[in-house]
Amino acid sequence: MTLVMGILNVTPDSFSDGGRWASTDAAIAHALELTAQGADVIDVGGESTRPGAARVTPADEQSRVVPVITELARLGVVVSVDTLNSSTALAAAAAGATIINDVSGGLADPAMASVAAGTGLTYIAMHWRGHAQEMDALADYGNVVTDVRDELATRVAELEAAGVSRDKIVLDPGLGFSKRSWHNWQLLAHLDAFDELGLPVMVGASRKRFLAELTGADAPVAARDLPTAVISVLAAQAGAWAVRVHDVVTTRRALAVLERVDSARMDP
Ligand code: PMM
Repeated sequence: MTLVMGILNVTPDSFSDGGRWASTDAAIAHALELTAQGADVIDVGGESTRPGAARVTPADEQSRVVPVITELARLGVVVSVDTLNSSTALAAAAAGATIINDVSGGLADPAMASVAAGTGLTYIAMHWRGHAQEMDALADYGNVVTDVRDELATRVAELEAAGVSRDKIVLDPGLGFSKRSWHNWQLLAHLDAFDELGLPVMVGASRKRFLAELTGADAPVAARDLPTAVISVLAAQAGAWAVRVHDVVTTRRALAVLERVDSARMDP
C-alpha cells in the first residue's frame, strides 16, 4: 500500500505553507495533526526549495528542524528529513529521523552519499538539475521521461559506488524541479518507465504550480489539494511507494476509494 508522507515545512518562505509552521511548537502540533489524519511519515524540511527561494545555512536549517525531529521521534512518529545538506542529514539521523529525503539525489552536497551510507537510513534520491534560483532555466529535455530515468540511474550508480545499499534507495522524478508544466504531466503519464530501475518510487505533486492550470491561477493554493489527491490515486495505481502531500485528509480519502475498489476486485 502506498505510504502517505505529510509535509512539514519549518520555513518562513515555502510556497504554499511558508511561515505557518515556523515555530517549533506550531510545527510539532501540525505534524501530530497530520499523523492523526493518517500520515505514515512526516517529512520535515527547513529550507524552501520553491523556485527562486534563497538558500539558508545548514546551521539555520538545523536549528529549525532538529528540535522538531527530536520531539516527533520521541513520540514515535516516523520522520524523514528534507535536506540537501549532509550535515543536516547527520544531525537529523542523530535526532531520530529514519529517512533522508534529498531533493538533489546527492548532487548538491558531495558528502551526502557517505552520510546515507554511514547512517544506513532509507535515502530518497529525487531528480534534480540545480538550485532553486537556476532550476527553471535547466528544463530542457529530449524525452523528459527517459532523460529523467537515465539521470536517476546515474545517481543510483554513484550512490551505490559510495556505499549506499541499493535496498535503501527510493527514487522520485522530481515534479516541478527543472520541469515545465508539460514535463510533469508526461512523467505522471509514464511512471511505469521507472519500474525498469527496480526501485521504489515516490511522487510529490502537492500544490505545485502546474496544478494551477486546473484550478485557475487566482484560486487559493488549497484548491490544488483535490487535483493532488487524484494524482495520489494515479500514483498509487502505478505502484508508488509513497506520495508526499500537504493535505493528508483529502489524499487519505482518495486512496481509500482505491483500496475499496481493489478489495472489491479481490472478492469475487
Ligand atoms: N517537493 C518539494 C520538496 N521536497 N521531496 C521529494 N522527494 N519530492 C518532491 O516532489 C519534493 C520534495 C517542494 O514542495 P514544498 O515546497 O511544498 O515542500
